[in-house]
Amino acid sequence: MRKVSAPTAAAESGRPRRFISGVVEGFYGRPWTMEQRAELFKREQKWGLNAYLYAPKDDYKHRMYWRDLYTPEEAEQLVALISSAKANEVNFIYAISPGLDMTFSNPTEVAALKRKLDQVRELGCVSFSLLFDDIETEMCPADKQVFGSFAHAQVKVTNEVFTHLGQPETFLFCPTDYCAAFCSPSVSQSSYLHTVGDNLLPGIDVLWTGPKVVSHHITVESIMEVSSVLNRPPVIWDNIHANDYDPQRIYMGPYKDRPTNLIPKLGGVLTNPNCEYYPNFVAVHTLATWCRSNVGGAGGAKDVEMSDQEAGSDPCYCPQRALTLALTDWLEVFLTPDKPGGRPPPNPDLLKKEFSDEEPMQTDGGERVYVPSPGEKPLFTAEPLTLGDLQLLSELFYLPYEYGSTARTMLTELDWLKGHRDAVVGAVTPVTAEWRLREERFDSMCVAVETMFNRLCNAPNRSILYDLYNYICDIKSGVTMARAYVRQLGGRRIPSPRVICVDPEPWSFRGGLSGELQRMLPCHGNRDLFRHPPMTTVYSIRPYSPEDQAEILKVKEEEPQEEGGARAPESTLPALISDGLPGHLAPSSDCGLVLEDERGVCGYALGLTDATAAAQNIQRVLLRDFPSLATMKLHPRVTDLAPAKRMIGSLLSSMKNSGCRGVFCELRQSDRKMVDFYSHLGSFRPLKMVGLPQGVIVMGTSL
Ligand code: GDL
Repeated sequence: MRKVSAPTAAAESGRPRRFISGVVEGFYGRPWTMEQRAELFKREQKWGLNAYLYAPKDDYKHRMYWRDLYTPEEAEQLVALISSAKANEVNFIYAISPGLDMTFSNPTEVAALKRKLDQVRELGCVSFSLLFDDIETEMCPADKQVFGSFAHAQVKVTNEVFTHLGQPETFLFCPTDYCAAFCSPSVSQSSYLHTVGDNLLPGIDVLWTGPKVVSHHITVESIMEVSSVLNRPPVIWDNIHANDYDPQRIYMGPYKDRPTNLIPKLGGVLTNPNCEYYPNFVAVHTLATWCRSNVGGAGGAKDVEMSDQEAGSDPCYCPQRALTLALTDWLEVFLTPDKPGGRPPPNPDLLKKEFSDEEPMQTDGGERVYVPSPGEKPLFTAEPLTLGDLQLLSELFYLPYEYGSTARTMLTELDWLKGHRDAVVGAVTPVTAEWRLREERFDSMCVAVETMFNRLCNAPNRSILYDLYNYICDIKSGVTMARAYVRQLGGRRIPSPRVICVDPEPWSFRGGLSGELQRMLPCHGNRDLFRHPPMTTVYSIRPYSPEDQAEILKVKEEEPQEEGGARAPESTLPALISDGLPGHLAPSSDCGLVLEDERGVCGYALGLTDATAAAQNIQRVLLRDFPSLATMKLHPRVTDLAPAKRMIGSLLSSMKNSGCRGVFCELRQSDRKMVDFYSHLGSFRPLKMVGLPQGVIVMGTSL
């Protein structure tokens, strides 16, 4: 492994420091087993990684009961683990998280911390870490009397422990503000980070997760900024593959969006990956490729030809190629039985031989294989897993901020197919040749997912399968339902009538109570990864507040967009009930949403749960079943209607929660954009109302 000099700390301590690379077991939930960890060390060594940080959040004695010493049995296991790391040249770093309930000013507490770390040192451990992430930021009254700030308290205890342990070569400190998003008011002005940077002894490295807890990108500039405050290059604790915050996600995309010219600017990188051990093959393998890619810095002596020819891409590392390398190696592991009595991959000659009058055949292991006679059931013959299957698996479960290309295509196609078959004011768009073509393409993508599922279930390595099972089952169900829906849209027979029916099984309404709660929130899904192509703008939808009124009125003034682009004089426009909203009318509580892009407010959706009085003011009589009003406007720069659909959907869901049962909207006939929008939504239909001024139409929906 290469040596990288860490500017300040190394200079001060006078020795070059090794670039720390590897894995932190730092997630919430079930810790990995000792066997899994031992296997990890072997892989780390094979792939050139050199460190493992032991920090499982829900291990009793790591955090909640940090004071408790290990029992002789536990100690024995730790000894074995530490020596297995050593045997594989992996630096075992033992971390402890005392911050939940430690009183920093109490010497007995500090003594308890030292006693615990002394015990671990006696078990053979030489590298340590103190973690203060995810704890209360307020000090207890006793500490407030002694320390000027929480940072001072943490630094004092950390320096004392570091010195007590004889200033180990590797000692890591995780601050409470461990990413830019937590720093107040900013990284460069964070008094917490400055206190840490100025007072923590130079031999101690600081962990940092980047701009956010789960960082999309980590730039060189951001690292330079934090390094200058910390007075040392940070060691990245990377949560890019962590999945402990959402039980429906797992990440098998490549390590990415961290330029390799970061490497010389860092003390190291430790990835905190998925809770499930086995699916982390890609996460760890691609991190290792990344770490090897910039040996010597500035694209110097790289040992893997990784450069991507595309302009602006990293000269040393191509995520797609790193992924293919990882998946190729992973396929071999998938095809290797991991349990005694496991089945090797099916012998293709045996599979072809469905019927036979001959003697039962022998397997490689000498066992006799049952061969059915004519008229008997043929043997179950699932095909072996392929590299293509693993590529698809990775694309479906890619990264926190990005789906793989097949996943994106599936979403785009489903959206297109749906949008081009929606009800248009009662009628249905006819099926075109293009629709059929794209339907078939979508269908074959769904079939590929189902096939991948079947082949994965047949993989000889059962441990990997079991870790993946819930996720692949979930995606298979989602895809099966989408496939059935598209077939139904195309007027075809659906594979099983049970998939879409009036009395569905629980697997048709997924997500449980948590899913139900999320769907009820007005802003649910505004950060979904799916963006309509070729949309490049990122929109967000948030609740309306009265301070938004001025900006909203500006959006409103851009309206109406008349056919032909001309703007009709104000006086000739027919009056609408919503003209005073917002203004002399205020939206009902929880019935307002604001759409924003990078330039600011660009749309809004507002509702009145009871519009009777407002209607009376302009001599309008409402229909009995539709007393609630919704109005939505978009700035002309918003050409994509996807965010508008989401906004109106969220508004209707909030109005339903507020007790509304029938919602109407008034539209000027000349406002083709909005008339088309509501017509294509599918849920709104034209309503007949007497006494409407000319040029005004009303559409409504029951909730
Ligand atoms: C965190 C926790 C980590 C957790 C991760 C992802 C750090 C320093 N701490 O904030 O334990 O796994 O988020 O949920 O990242």
